[in-house]
Amino acid sequence: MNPLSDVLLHAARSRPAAPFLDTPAGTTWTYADLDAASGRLAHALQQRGVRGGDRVAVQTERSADAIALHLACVRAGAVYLPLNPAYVASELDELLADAAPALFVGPPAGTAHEVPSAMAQIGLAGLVAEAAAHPGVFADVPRTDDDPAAMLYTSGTTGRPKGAVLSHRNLAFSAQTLTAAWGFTADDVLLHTLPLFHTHGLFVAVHCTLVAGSSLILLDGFDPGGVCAQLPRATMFMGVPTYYVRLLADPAFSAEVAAGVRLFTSGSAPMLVSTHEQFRARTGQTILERYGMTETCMLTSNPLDGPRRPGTVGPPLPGVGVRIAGDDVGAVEVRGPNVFDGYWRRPELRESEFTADGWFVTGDLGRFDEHGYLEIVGRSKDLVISGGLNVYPKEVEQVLDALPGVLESAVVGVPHADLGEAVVAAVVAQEGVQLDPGAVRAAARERLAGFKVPKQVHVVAALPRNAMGKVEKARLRAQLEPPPR
Ligand code: MCA
Ligand code: AMP
Repeated sequence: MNPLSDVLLHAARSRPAAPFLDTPAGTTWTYADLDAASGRLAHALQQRGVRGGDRVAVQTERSADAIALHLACVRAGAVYLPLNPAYVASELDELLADAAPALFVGPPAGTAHEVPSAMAQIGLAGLVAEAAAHPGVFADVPRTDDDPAAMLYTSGTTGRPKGAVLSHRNLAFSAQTLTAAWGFTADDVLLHTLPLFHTHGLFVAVHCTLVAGSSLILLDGFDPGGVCAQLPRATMFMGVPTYYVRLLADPAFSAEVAAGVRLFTSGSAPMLVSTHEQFRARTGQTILERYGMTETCMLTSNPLDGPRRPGTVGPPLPGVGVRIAGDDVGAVEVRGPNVFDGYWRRPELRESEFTADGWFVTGDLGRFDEHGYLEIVGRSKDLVISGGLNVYPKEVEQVLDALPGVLESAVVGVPHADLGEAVVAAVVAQEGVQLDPGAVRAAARERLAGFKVPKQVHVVAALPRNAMGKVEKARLRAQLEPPPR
């Protein structure tokens, strides 16, 4: 038994000739192709010494092979660790040192990251070439429900990365629950433009497709023109709010283009009610908004049948526990077969991130409305979500504080029409130093992936502080917010 592989490859084995994936560039795979490609890659991983429980770090381009590699890791009993290709060398080094993978597959073609020379490394194309010598049939390495299947890093409020370890149970339960909740069938065609290295694009979009035996149109990434061109062939589309804002800004995105899609979903960041309304006015369709986290997979969802309420993320998914600590608005706490058990090599975080009775504290603040739908009203964690990507201010502040001439800094998120929130920094110069905001941004860019770099740097005389000396981020945010137009 290999619980996740059994769930993800069940449909493939019942309908091997069914289409799994195509790309505009002309790649087409059936489910039999996927089964065999993942089997060959699982052999190749074993030949490279990967054993049950080993981490395999993966930083690749988007492709059918990248999806097959994910399945190959699961089948070989390894822990799949996807990494954002946008990471700069220092970020990558830190994560690899923490994860201690048995193998690093990457970097993507066309990038020049060096990994520590002691680490076993091969590019995806090289691994696929090695895999060609192996049979497509592979006997999955047995695993239990509790064994880890994947690990995803989140930066954390201390600025120190932590690896959320997801078990076979977490991922299998989540994929099956969502597939049922959203009525995925073998006839569905999902237009896939989300990154493959996050929960949304991989564990929601790809896993639901696999469980149902649906098919994917895999684009190179999100761009409104590409989406408008391919959407008439699709029945499903998933995005972060920024995707919908950008689609609505494109006159080519019309009711006609969207007419064949039976379900548009949104998540990873709050969607403005006005975006919901504009989308409905343009297409006649209502986006289904849902809520989840890397540590928990999906938690709540507006219904497939029944009212979808803009400004809410719907009721808890079946089998998932969601409670509010407090009478009305309070901390959102969750538990269920989808909720992870802890962070990689950080047992001390069980104390701080779980309640005494075992519920995971999400760091979000919410309330249930009179219909039992959850509203996310804010966050207790210091986090900016920019274009659906999480940026932890602490991590950016640590980089800024270390720059020559910077005395101290504070980073906040301010409302942004396209990204939802934009990362903005206030820096205080050391005495006698003249700081140039452009130079500060450029220096930060060398140490941080582009999406974390402040879109604006303000040089200020002092940071607003309360009587205890703590930086008052709400006051700072109000000072830095662009004036209303
Ligand atoms: C790229 N850039 C960004 C972002 N993305 N800056 C701020 N916020 C961003 N999200 C910067 C790049 O570093 C670059 O700057 C410049 O913008 C152009 O880069 P490019 O890659 O061309 O940008 P883009 O194609 O316009 O990308 C924007 C995007 C993308 C399409 C919104 O960020 C995206 O796909 N976001 C979705 C992320 C996602 O899947 N989130 C789910 C995780 P420079 O040149 O300086 O480098 S959350 C999750 O999984 C939970 C569980 C959930 O609930 O779903
Ligand atoms: P991540 O750590 O990337 O998994 O991001 C998880 C966080 O994204 C959650 O804790 C929420 O703060 C946020 N999030 C995800 N979906 C939604 C949503 N639909 N509305 C509001 N916030 C969301």
